[in-house]
Amino acid sequence: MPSPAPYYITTPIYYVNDRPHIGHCYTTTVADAAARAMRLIRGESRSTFLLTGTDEHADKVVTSAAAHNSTPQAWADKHADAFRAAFTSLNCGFDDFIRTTEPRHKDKVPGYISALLKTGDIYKGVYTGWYDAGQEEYLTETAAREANFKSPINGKPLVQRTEDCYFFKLGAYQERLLAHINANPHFIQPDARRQEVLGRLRQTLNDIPVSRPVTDDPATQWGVRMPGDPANRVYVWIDALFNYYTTVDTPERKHFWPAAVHLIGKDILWFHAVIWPALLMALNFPLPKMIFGHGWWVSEGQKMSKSLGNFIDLERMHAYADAFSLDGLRWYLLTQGPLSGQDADFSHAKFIEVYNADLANGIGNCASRVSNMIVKYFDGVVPTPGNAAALPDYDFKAICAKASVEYVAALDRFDIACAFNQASEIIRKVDGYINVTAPFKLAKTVEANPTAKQELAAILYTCAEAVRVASVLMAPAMPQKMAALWSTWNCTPGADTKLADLAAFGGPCALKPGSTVAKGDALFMRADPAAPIPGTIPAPSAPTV
Ligand code: ME8
Repeated sequence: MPSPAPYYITTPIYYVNDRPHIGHCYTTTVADAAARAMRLIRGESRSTFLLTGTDEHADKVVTSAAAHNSTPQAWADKHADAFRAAFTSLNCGFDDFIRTTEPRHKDKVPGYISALLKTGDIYKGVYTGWYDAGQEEYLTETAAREANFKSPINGKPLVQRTEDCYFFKLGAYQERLLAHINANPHFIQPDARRQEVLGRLRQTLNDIPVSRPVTDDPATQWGVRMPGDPANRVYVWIDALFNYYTTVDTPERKHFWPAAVHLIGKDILWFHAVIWPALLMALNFPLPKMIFGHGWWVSEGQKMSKSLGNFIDLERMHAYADAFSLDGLRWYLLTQGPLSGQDADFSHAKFIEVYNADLANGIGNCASRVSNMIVKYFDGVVPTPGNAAALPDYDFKAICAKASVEYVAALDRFDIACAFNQASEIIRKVDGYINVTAPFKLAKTVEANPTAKQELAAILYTCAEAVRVASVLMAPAMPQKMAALWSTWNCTPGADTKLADLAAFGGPCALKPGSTVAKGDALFMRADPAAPIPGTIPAPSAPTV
C-alpha cells in the first residue's frame, strides 16, 4: 500500500525570555491534537510530523541574561527547557523541538541567505530612519511623529540616521503572492485573516530590511551573521521563519516539505502569510499549504494582564489539570478556544459548564451508565448484538459513519472544535437512546419474558459500541482518559489502526461479545461550580464572633 502523503504541522517558535502561558500552550495543544487526529485518520504515525521550539536570537535575550548575571546561551537553555517541560506536562507529543541557537538551524540559515544574495533578492542598501541615541533604537516614521521627533524616554531630539543594511525584494513578489492567495482559498485561514492580508496587499509592498548592524554593544553580537559580512547579522524574524525549513532540510525528512499547516496566532500573520511565502518563492521552494492564524485567549472577559491578576500562566493551567484532569483542561482548550478567529474567554464558570456538560455528564456518565448495566445484567460480559427495535432516529451505524465523515472533513479545514463535537453528538444520541429504550425497565421484565433479555442485550451492545466509537474520535483530545476507558472495556486499539476501521460501528474493531467490561472509576468527577477556583488563594473566612 502506498504510504499516505506526509502531514507536517508547525507551531510558532516561542521567545525564550517569556514564561510559557496559555497562549503558547494553546497553540501547541491544538497542533498536538491535530497531529494525533491525522495519525488516527491515516493509521500511520510516521507520515505525520509536529514541530515546535524556541526563538532565541532576540536582543532581549542578551539584556535579560545580563540582568540575571547569566550568558545569553545559558539563559536561552534554561527557558527552552521550561517550554519543553511545559508542553510535555500537557501531554503534547511533538516530534521535534527546534532551537534557533542549535547548529542544525543556525548553520543552515546563511546558506539560504547566500542563495538569495546570489539571485539579487537580497541586496545591500541604505536604511534611513529616526534614531533614539539614548535607547540605541530606531523608531518608525509614525512612532517618531507621534513622539514629536523626541525620544519618548529622555525627551532628546531624535536624529535622522543612515546605515548600511540588507533588504529583501518583497515588493517584487506582490503580484505572485496575490495570485497565489486568490487561487488558493485555504492558503490563509480562517477567512477573516485571509481578507485582512488581501486588504493589506492592495497597498504597495516595500522591500524590507533583513539585517541589523553588529556594533560594540553585546546585544548586537547575538544572532546569525550575514554571509560574507560579519558586520551585519540576520534580523531575528528572518532567522526564526527559516526554522520550519531547516528542521526538515535533511535527507531523512526532506519529504515533509511543504508543511501542511503553519499554526500561529493572529499577531504574527503578516510574517507568515506574506514575508515567509515571498522568501520561499524567491528560493523556488514550494509553499506551505495552509497558514492558520487563530485568535486570542482573554481571561474572564478581559485581556490577560499580570497586574490584573487574571493571567492564565502555566501554574494556573496545572491547577486546572489537577482539579479537573489534564484531559478536562485539554478538552476546554480544544473545543472552546479561539480557533475560528474570534477571541475566546477562559472563564471559570464557562469551564465548569463545558466540563460538566461534555465530560462529567457527557461521555463520563454515559460510559459508566452503560458499563454499570452490562455489569449488573450480564455479569460484565459484553452481550451479543441482536435486533434491537429499529428506531429511525437511533441508527447508530449511520450516526457513527456520518460523525466520522464530518470529523475528517472538519480536520481538513482545521475546524478542531467541530471535529470533537461530532463525538459529543454521538454521546447525546446514546443518552437519548437509553431514555427511549429504558433498558433498566426492560431488565425488570426478563424473567417473565425471555425475548426481553435478548432485546436488553441488543440495546446495551448498541450503547457500548457507540460509546466506543465516540471515544475513538475523542482520543486525540483526551488521550489519557480514553486509554483508561479502553483499558476497563478491553478494547484498546492496536497501534496504527485506521480511523475508518476503528470508528466503524460494528466494524473490524467493534466490541467483542464475550469480552469483559469492568465498572472502573468515573472518568470525570462532577465539578461543583461553587468550589474555589483552582490556582487562587481561598479568601479568608469571615471571623467568628
Ligand atoms: O511571536 N492567546 O513568539 P511568542 C492565544 N517568536 N495565543 C497566544 C496568546 C494569547 N493570549 N499569546 C501568545 C513570537 N499566543 C515569535 C514567533 S515564529 C517563526 C516566531 C501564542 O513567544 C500565539 O501562537 O511571542 C502567538 O502567535 C505566539 O504565542 C507568540 O509567541
